[in-house]
Amino acid sequence: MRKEVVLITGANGEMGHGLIKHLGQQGNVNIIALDVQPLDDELKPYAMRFIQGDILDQMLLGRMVVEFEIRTIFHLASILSTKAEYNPETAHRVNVEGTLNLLRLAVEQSQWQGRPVMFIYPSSIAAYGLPDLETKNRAGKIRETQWCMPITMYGINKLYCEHLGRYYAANYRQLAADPDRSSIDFRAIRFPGLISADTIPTGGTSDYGPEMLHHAAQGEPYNCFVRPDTRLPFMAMPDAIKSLLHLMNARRSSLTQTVYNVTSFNPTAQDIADIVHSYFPAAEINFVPHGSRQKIVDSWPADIDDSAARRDWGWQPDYDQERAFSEYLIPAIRQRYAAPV
Ligand code: AKB
Repeated sequence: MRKEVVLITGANGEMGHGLIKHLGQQGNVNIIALDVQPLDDELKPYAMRFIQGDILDQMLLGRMVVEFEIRTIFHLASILSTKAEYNPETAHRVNVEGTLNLLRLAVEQSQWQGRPVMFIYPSSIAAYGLPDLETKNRAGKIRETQWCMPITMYGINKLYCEHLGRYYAANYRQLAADPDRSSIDFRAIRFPGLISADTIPTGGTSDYGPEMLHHAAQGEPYNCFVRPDTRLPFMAMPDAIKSLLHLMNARRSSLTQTVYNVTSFNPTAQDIADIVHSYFPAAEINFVPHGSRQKIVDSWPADIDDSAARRDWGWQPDYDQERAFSEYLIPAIRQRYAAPV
């Protein structure tokens, strides 16, 4: 008998950390963690098996199909927006071809099992693209179907993979004599910028939020690469994990769309700096905008409409801006960087 497992790609990333800890602490889920880098020691107790490897390695994925009965896939691995712009073709390979490989794996598993494998895909506000700052400032809360004209390779990859997921779930090989009936159950969430107390993101463009905080907590000066008036939606990591699990547990019949926005608060960069200063009065934060990264953030919405998620699967964040800092980020970060006694 093959073991029923949950596969988590990008296990070592920001979201991977939160998700593996959360699911692992439940104790009743067999986690297969996949990452190109060795798994962090603190995650090892929670994973039934860690596989160090690449989502572009089809042989590796093929061996996993043979060995495990994969019931759910959280496909978290990706190259984020800033890093992707330094090598767009590599980003395309990892973000699109890697996702395609996993969708194929999910279909194959669904066929073997005679039931749909669930595929949870974290997309991003990078899937949006507003043409200029004036439009961004006037747009208000953006729904899933609006302004889907991303300007980054990462955003384009995310938007396209949402469509690929929809295709694999509903129309895969639709002209075949015997089209696959065991399709997959694909569900996607468009995340805002995420702020975690445990990990510092790498390669993203919303990173100025978490970076400001982590630098201040370590007593390091920080040059913020966007203007003070730059506004983006953000969310605390525990809410991001909660939304993934809520969407996973939602009844299929209650879902009216494939892709859902979720959000919590939407501060300006100056707001984040003010909050950070209120907890770390000695923090040295300078605004040194970087033209191209600023342009990317200016193309992302100032706020998003998550009413579909609220209506269809009861989404509600636990942490608004005040609670996110006072009850989660600040205590956890103080503890993380506390000098050893
Ligand atoms: C990035 O900045 O690339 C990510 C994202 C908004 O998806 N954090």
